[in-house]
Amino acid sequence: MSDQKQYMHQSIAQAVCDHGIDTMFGLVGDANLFMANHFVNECSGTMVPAAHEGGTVLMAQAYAQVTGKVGVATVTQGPGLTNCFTALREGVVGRSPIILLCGDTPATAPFHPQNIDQREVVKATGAGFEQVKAPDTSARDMATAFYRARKERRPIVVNIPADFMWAEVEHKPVVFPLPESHSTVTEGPVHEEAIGMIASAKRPLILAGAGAASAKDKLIALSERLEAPLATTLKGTGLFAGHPNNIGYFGTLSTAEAYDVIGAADCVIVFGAWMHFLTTDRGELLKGKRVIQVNNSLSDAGAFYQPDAVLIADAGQTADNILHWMDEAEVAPSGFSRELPSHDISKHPKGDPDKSREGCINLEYALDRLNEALPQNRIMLTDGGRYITEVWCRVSVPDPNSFHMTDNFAAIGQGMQQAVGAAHGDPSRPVVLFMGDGGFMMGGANEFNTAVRTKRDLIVIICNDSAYGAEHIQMLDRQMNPSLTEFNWPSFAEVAKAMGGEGVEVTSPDGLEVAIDAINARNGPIIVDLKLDPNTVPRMRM
Ligand SMILES: Cc1ncc(C[n+]2csc(CCOP(=O)(O)OP(=O)(O)O)c2C)c(N)n1
Repeated sequence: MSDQKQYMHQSIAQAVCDHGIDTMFGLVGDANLFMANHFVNECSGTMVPAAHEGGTVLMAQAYAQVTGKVGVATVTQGPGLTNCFTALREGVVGRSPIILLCGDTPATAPFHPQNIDQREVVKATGAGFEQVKAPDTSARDMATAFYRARKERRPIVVNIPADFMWAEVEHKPVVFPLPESHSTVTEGPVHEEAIGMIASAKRPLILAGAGAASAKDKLIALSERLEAPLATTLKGTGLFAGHPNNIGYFGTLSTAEAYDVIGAADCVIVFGAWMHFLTTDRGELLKGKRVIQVNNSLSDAGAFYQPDAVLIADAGQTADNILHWMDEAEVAPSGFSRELPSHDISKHPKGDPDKSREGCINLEYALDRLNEALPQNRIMLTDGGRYITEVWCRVSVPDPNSFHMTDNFAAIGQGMQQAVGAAHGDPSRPVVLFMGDGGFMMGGANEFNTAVRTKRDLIVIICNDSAYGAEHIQMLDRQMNPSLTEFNWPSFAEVAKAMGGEGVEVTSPDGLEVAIDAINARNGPIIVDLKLDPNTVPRMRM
């Protein structure tokens, strides 16, 4: 197809293929219909048709996370773009490389009812904006957008005026390769100071975030040499599962025993994490300790917490380097990990099935049981709401890359769309989504049907307390009437069936076993509706 006369909309579709992308998430309108059609019918591409424009961007976000590629979405002009506002912000905060191909009303039609200043809309979300300047620059503009999405790690909206769509162009593939960044180890006074702090520590502890996931084995080797307990952030979840030095989460999600171990540490070596205020329990957990942060990006250094030493360096190589200097200086192992209790202190106490009122299931018990029973090779996503910290503490994933938070912008109702995108990113693995009833009604029901239409392997667990639980508890705390936060929703199991999927309602431990059987026998997307008592759902661990 290269070097041929084409219409510009065809060249745009071709440019997506030129970047090695065969799937886009879209909702068509005047301004992107022919481009999308060309992508599907002439470029052998797949377009996943979302039910709402915001869904296209969120699906592309999860697709990018699961595949490591740039996620591509497309919407029409005006309201098509404004419907993406929250999703674009989610992509910005989640640092997702996404391209949003967005039509724009013709410059010659200022009174077009869908006309809006699209640049200003995009700017307010924090996403990048790339204008297609003329038909002849479109392939280059597309290449720039792809380059920026990867370099800036945020959504880039490609603004394509409708006036250009049917202009004839000569399509020449343009791809700008991203320069490789080489992993490094630091040297010099700060490095030496950091080594000195570690060598003199009596109780060192290693904390790893998602940015250190690929350095797992080297971090374990360092932990064994130093006899330092291992902990992770939320996004590093599961990295050290099963290792005897593992204490699980560092921060407000820690078990009580792990929290005490962290309290006793005198030096924390942090790899690939930016030390969120909840990871550090608002700084409390790091008070009086020496903190060394190893990060490959300056932008994450000292973001929430100012450490004693920052090394902008590769996690694995730095772990090796620290180990080398400990051997050189013949530093004795600290013995700290040998003080850990013999049982696994990363696990929270089990939920009690008897602790739920008639017609409801105990959330902690249900999550513990689902953790055992859900497919072990799952990709897991969580929406937002009061239930999520319990999910994070009780439901595990095979590795940190298998977990995706969908409320980086703290917006509920962004999970189903991302679950659909993840399921398109890796169709070989089951995708499990945990969400609240409020999140489901806000953005879940319509895109559940997209999972049905596109035949995904999706298991949705709705933690249904018939309330906006996060708000419900605030009303109760102030002895106020919570009725504004309570809802009499329809049966979600029936909604699932009406949408073409499967659905099971769970009101008791026996009912949970029936739901687990249904999960195991599933033949398409399934919703499990866990009926919860809003008055006994635990508070968030924050
Ligand atoms: C888009 C958006 N609207 C409103 C809120 C405020 N909010 C935070 S949690 C929540 C309740 C969510 O209810 P649900 O999904 O049922 O989860 P629960 O808190 O009950 O566990 C609301 C409305 C938000 N975070 N995002």
